[in-house]
Amino acid sequence: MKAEPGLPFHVFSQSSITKHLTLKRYNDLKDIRTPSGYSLDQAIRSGIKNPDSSIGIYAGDMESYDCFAQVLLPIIEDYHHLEPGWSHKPDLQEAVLPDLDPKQTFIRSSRIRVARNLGRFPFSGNMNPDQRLALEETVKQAFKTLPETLSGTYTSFTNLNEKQFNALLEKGLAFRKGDRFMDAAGINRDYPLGRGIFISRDKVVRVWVNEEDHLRIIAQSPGGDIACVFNRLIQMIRALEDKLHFAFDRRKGFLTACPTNIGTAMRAGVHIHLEKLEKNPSFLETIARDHHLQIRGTGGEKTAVEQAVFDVSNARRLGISANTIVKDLHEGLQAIIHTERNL
Ligand code: CIR
Repeated sequence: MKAEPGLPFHVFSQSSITKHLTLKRYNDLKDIRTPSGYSLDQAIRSGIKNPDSSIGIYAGDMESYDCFAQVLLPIIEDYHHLEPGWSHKPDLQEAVLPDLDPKQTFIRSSRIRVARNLGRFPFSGNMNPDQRLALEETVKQAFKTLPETLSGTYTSFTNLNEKQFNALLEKGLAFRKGDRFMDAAGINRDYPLGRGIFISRDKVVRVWVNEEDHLRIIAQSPGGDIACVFNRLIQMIRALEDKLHFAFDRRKGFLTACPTNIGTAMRAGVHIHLEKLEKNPSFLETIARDHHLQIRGTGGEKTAVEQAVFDVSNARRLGISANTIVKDLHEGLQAIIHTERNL
């Protein structure tokens, strides 16, 4: 789609901002500032610098969703395929679901994460160094109050030398600077200042601090016992939400830097080895569509499939509860494993 003349971008782009940021909307919003001083021009920096963006816009604080609703709402409704009258579904209860692959023939690992931001801080692309450090300190204090079953260690990346950091990275326990999309949005600014990771003693629960969102709360375990992973995640979310005030809106759910994550802000997925389905991609695509799943490369978004290991996760995050997401994933994986066995 070609953007209208008068907009700050005139590129041939398929991004959501090219589609939904009309000249009228741009002119209506361009002089508005959120309480933390964030502007529409800042919000769309990433999409302008990266014309191959699929979305192209990031919120700079929780108020961005109201101040720039004229453009963000159509983007959200389009991306999340929302019907009129949509709203966040708050259900978050422990689940009971059988392990689909107890011998770990197909499912290598299960990982469920939620994004959370603290309402009183600007979002990641809009933070100064003092704010990043203050956020890290606030979260560190909350980690100290965790019950015994969730307790663990917080490691600030600035306290690590290169060798120590690389050792964490190899174990999948650290995160690097984000990609060029996040970079243009300001999310990588001052890295690694204020960034770090909390790891529970049993290593199942981790929390990334000051990545794309203030917090990424993650539960991860080898094998396919999705319910077990989900239940550990819920325990951690509940323990932290008692101490920290997460950015939340009754209709839009949990508010995140990227509008693709709002709502439950949850991504529940597995790494699954599918030798036969790799050669029959149309079967996999059909099952994924029927169960609202997303098939990605081994390394996640915008990566290739290596040695037939696929990343299968939920495609929907808003207008659907966390429990329904996990149920959809479970049913979809059952269908995938059944097809793989019988091909
Ligand atoms: C983009 O607009 O392409 C990047 N900011 C990433 C968008 C997030 N992910 C997605 O569409 N699944």
